[in-house]
Amino acid sequence: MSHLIVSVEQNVATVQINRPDVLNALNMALMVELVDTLEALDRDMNVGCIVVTGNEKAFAAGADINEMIDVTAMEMLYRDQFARWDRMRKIKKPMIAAVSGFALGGGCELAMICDMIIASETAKFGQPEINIGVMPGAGGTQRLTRAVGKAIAMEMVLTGRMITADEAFRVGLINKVVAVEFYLKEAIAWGKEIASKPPVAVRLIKDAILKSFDTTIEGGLEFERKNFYLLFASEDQKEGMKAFAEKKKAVWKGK
Ligand code: CO8
Repeated sequence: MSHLIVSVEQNVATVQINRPDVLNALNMALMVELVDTLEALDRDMNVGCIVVTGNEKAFAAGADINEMIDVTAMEMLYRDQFARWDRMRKIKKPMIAAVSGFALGGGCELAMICDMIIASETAKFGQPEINIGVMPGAGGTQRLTRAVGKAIAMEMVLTGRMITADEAFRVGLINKVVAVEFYLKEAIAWGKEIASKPPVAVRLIKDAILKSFDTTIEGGLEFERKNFYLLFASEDQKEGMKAFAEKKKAVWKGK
């Protein structure tokens, strides 16, 4: 049974998580489908940007707790579910999370593995794993800390307290807060804007920004420079600069 609703409109793919009865809890079947779908969209030349969303009430209320209650550490080890998260981290196209309602635990981690987050004013972000005797396992201690800094990350992960969309915006976790009727439209509009840009530059920019999370400033600057040089091998660089000089609109080829 499919747990996702996928659509593509003007080069923007929208992947909607669809387990409303359990507030979009992320069970393993859903995660398998989600990662396979994201990889397929990443390969699809008609897609320039991917929006990941849930419904108004919940983006995702975390990993499915029912699948973890009786699991042993060894079963968890061999389940190796985080290998799928590593694959998600390698998606080359920009991903935007459109969040309304709960983004908790694995749901907050899913939003954070996306490259940008647009939230409705009803969104709530949190890492409540401590309340069920565990801790974040899909990047919550790492990506949250990098996004909001040590003090706020400690507060959220140690207390399990949720923060509102406005607080999330204030601490730099998300890009924008809009009224609930607009969060998905806004995310798709951002997606369309990005999908209208030269695809090779989009890809190499995401690549370089993500590199900054796991390298030194020197290594990162070298990486950036190589990507910059590489863009001069693209037809789109010639097209973009020529179009600017001739005061025309550039037509991108993605080459
Ligand atoms: N897993 C399974 N079922 C869930 C989950 C969940 N995470 N969250 C909600 N549900 C179910 C409820 O059991 C309930 O089902 P039923 O109607 O059959 O009783 C239904 O969704 C509706 O939920 P509530 O009645 O509880 O709704 P409320 O509005 O009263 O409360 C809350 C909403 C506050 C979001 C509450 O449901 C809650 O606290 N949920 C659990 C949140 C949580 O602890 N999340 C973290 C889970 S652990 C985790 O994410 C670890 C991540 C590690 C890796 C990720 C891999 C994917």
